[in-house]
Amino acid sequence: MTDNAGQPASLTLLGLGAMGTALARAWLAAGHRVTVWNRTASRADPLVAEGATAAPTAAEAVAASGLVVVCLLDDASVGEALADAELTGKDVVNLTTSTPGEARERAAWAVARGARFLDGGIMAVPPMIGTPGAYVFYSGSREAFERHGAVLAVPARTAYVGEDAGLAALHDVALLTAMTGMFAGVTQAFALVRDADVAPRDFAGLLADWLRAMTGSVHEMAAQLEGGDLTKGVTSNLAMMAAGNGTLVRTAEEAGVGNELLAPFMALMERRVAQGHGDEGLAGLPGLLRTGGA
Ligand code: FVH
Repeated sequence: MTDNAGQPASLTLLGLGAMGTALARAWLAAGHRVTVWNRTASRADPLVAEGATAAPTAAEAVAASGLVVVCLLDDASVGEALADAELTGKDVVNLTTSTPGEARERAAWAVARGARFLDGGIMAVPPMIGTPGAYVFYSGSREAFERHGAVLAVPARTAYVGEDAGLAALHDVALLTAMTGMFAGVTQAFALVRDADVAPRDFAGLLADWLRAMTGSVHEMAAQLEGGDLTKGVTSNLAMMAAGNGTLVRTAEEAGVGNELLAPFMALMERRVAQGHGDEGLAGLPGLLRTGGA
């Protein structure tokens, strides 16, 4: 197999859901030889028409290539799909979303079967695959990453974050977690304006601009967490924000909107203020979330 940039490589892809199909198309379009397998075999048909080779079983698909990319629903489905496959000498790249712990266990499982293992966290939705905005965190075998870096970079930019196989999933899930919290706020905001004479599309523009303007504050938080002084350079302190929460809650009440999405976050701010740390910024809060945090 050759996998230098620009040269055709052979790879196997297990999983042809929305993401697996997008990945397969990107590799096929770049001229690579792709063997595919999917539990529901008919999902391979359009890709075969585009040049892929379909294998009847996952074990046969794995046997076809040295590089085996897996993109299935969850870690349990990875275990099921690879159960009968001979992994000795294979480079297994698992792009299935998993927890850091699952990724480490899957890495140990694959290595015990003679494979090199890379875990990947995809920071893209399927239509982004093949566009400059898409990237994937990788962690695990540095050797496998270096050997296949050019092929892996075809569908999305690559970011190798370390040999601990759990690190890609940690980065992936931490970013997804931030996104989830952001969408909680977005949901609440649309609920507030829903019955008012505010056009959702106009409001969406304002919302996107505001969220973009606020994202710079993560660097302020990072500087405080790294420096250890959680009050240094604070732009908006917790005492001020906690006092302002009352306005958010009363506005929701006036609009007939519940506050269940934001209440736990507001309670966390109030707890930190009650501890005498109202002069800190939001960087004062992550420590409270550790299990057993004061
Ligand atoms: N789609 C997205 O927006 C996100 C973006 C970020 C990364 N995720 C993760 O990518 C993994 C695959 O996601 P997907 O979008 O391809 O998911 P589906 O379209 O639902 O396809 C699921 C595939 O998994 C197969 N599968 C499910 N269970 C099993 C099993 N027990 N054994 C073997 N294969 C299984 C399923 O097969 P089938 O239903 O067609 O027979 C699909 O191929 C995922 O980790 C996302 O979190 C996507």
